[in-house]
Amino acid sequence: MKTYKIIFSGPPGAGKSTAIKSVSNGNAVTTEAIATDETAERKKSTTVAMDYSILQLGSGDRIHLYGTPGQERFSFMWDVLTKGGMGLILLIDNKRPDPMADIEFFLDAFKDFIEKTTVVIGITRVDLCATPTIQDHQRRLNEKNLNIPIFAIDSRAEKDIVKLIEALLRQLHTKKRRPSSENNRSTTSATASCVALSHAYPQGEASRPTHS
Ligand SMILES: Nc1nc2c(ncn2[C@@H]2O[C@H](COP(=O)(O)OP(=O)(O)O)[C@@H](O)[C@H]2O)c(=O)[nH]1
Ligand SMILES: [Mg+2]
Repeated sequence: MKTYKIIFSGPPGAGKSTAIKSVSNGNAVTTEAIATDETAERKKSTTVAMDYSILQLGSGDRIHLYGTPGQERFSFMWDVLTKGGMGLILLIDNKRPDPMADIEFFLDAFKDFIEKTTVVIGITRVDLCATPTIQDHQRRLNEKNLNIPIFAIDSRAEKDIVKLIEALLRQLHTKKRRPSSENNRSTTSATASCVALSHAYPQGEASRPTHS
């Protein structure tokens, strides 16, 4: 029997706690506290330490799922939680002002971990905000020579979370055989956002995840 550890991260409200609950059969543990900062505008409570659940596979193998807090002020937990992890599932809320900047922020924050392991991205809340589209996100990743699987998902749907986990496991199996980067550049980068950036963030703060 093998055990694996997968980490979920992303900005507050992206659906990390929900995703871990979705595949938990009621066994998820979370450390929520009343949100007292900017997060309170988006939701009543926020994860302050971690989410945890265990997924039992038909093969007898087990996957331990850990969700990090989204707010940057809890980023000391990110290093703690990634220890021994086999990969990162990055959840990004498409309704935030600049989800592409959020992707860049988290890929950078988890750079060392991702280099050692692998990453897949799930874009959430696409039912509430259809742009940027998955193609827009893909194009931006390609511009940065990043070859990362990316999916539109709903964290509330178990099948969507299973799809992300399967994609991560596939990535791990093929990582050594895949070329490390693809030179697939695009010239288009203008994309619509569901929130007007001008009043959403102070200048220079667009990539910070502390505002939801
Ligand atoms: N409409 C919609 N709501 C979602 C989606 N994913 C998550 N949510 C909701 O977003 C809220 C915040 O999710 P939560 O798991 O607490 O986010 P976290 O801060 O990343 O842990 C919850 O009420 C979820 O039900 C989605 O794809 N669409
Ligand atoms: Mg949470």
